[in-house]
Amino acid sequence: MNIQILNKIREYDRIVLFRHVNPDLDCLGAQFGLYQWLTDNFNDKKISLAGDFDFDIVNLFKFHDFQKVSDDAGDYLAIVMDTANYDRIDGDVSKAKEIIKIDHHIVVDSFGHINLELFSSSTCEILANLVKEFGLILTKETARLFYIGIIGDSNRFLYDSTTPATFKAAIALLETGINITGIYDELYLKDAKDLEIKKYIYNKYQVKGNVAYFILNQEDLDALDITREKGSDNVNLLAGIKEFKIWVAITQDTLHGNYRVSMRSRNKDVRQVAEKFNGGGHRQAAGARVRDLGEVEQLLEMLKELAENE
Ligand SMILES: [Mn+2]
Repeated sequence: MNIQILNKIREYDRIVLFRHVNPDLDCLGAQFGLYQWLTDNFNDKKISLAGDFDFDIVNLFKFHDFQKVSDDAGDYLAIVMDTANYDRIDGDVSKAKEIIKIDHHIVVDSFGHINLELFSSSTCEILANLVKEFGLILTKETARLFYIGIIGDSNRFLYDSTTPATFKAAIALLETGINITGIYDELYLKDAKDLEIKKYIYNKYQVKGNVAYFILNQEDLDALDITREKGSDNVNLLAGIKEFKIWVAITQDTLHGNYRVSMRSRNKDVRQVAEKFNGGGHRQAAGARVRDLGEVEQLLEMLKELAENE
């Protein structure tokens, strides 16, 4: 299948790269990294990116020099990455002539003409191993972008989705000479305001059985002067505590009139609970959307039971 993918890339003059809505480090790393790789290797092709880039997380990549897909584009090859189901694609993929899907989630919807669906730490891991296998130009810049995706989704090789193939990908990327401490500084160095957020959350978190959680209502977000996404990003402040098998960030989304729930676990399949509340994700990291605090309570009860099961 891998050679089929390379042949399709060779066949098309126009290629548009897609990923999921609400972008994370993995899908952006995949999109930017593959863009860079295609540009380095096929400079006669028109490569562009689809989706909304108006997010803070985009700035972390320091990757600005790319073409966005134009509205009149059609008959192109679409490569859709890190997106388990068609509905979650950011942008209109309907004008693509063919679709290649490359993803590491549980397979729910094989919407591509070619579907490369592998259980992996990240989509960037799949892509790094793929381009390594192709043996074409792999620059430091492509490597840097894929590396960010891998460490984002594996939490720096911490989750149990990390396999020998993850390290194989990391080897290929490190061999280009990327500076990984520089990458970590860009991603993880905090400022004093983050310390205030930490203080607030550590004062406010609650416990239900083996589940720790915090709720940030709009007034909390206002008091801290942060976005809902930023509040939710702090979920791992409650990680790494023996008694807490599941930890959760609940943030009010006033724009959509609901609450967003971000859950993490050690060895508990939180995705099955997320799926009952308009969500999904991975075994140890999933997200959901609930209507109100009453539903938040129901969800927390389910997580509490899940945490108790052996
Ligand atoms: Mn991913």
